Parts: sequence; C-alpha cells; structure tokens
Amino acid sequence: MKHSKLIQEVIAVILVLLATIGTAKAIFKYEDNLTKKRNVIEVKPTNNFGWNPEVIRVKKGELVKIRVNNTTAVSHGFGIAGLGVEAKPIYPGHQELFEFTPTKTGEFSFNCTVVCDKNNHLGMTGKIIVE
Ligand SMILES: [Cu+2]
Repeated sequence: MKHSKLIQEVIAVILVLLATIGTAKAIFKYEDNLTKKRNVIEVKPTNNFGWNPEVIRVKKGELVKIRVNNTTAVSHGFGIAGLGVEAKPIYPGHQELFEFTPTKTGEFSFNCTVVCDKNNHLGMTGKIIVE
C-alpha cells in the first residue's frame, strides 16, 4: 500500500515537471517567433507609385528580411541591384519576402521592376542605407 502511494507521488511529480518543461518550451518558441516577426521590415508600394517606407536603414553583416506587401490594384516588382537582391514581381494582393545580408555599407536604391504605369514606373524608387 505504502509503495503504490509513493509510485503515485513520483508519477505526479514527473507529470508536473513535464508540463512545466512543455510550457517553458512553448514560451521560448512564442518569443522566438515574435523576434522573427520583429526583424521583418514591411514595405508597401503605394497607390501613387511610391514606396512606404521610402528609406530603409539596415546594418552591414546582419541578415535583412524585407516583406513587400502589394496592397495596390496593379502588379509591381522589387529588386535591389546594388546589393545583389534579385527582383521578383509581386502581384496585387500578394507579398514576397526578400532576405539578404549586406556585405558593404553605402546607399543603394530599390526599384519597382514591373512596368506598372507608363508615366510613374521609372520614378518608383526608394533608398536602402547600409550602415
Ligand atoms: Cu513599376
């Protein structure tokens, strides 16, 4: 009788420990996801053929994640020639994630790479400052 009570207590302690470890893991994972989200720079093409934001500041040697979210009604593209970021088209209502690690400091322009408008497309540029 005494033995089985001891076994029950040991099992209870083990269950509590497992639950605690599980909770701690879940919290770490949640925080990790938050950090990942925080590190993403959100960029949107605007309805008047510009970018929001127009200027992005990043650090040399640090991974940059830029999510381009096209909430306009026309297709746009995004590319940064000076940093070797290959251009991709982004269709209306779609988003694309661009990841790169700048290896040099300086100012670079990012551009729309899809002819979105005959008058305004060429002016659709923004600036990335690598510090
Ligand atoms: Cu364009």
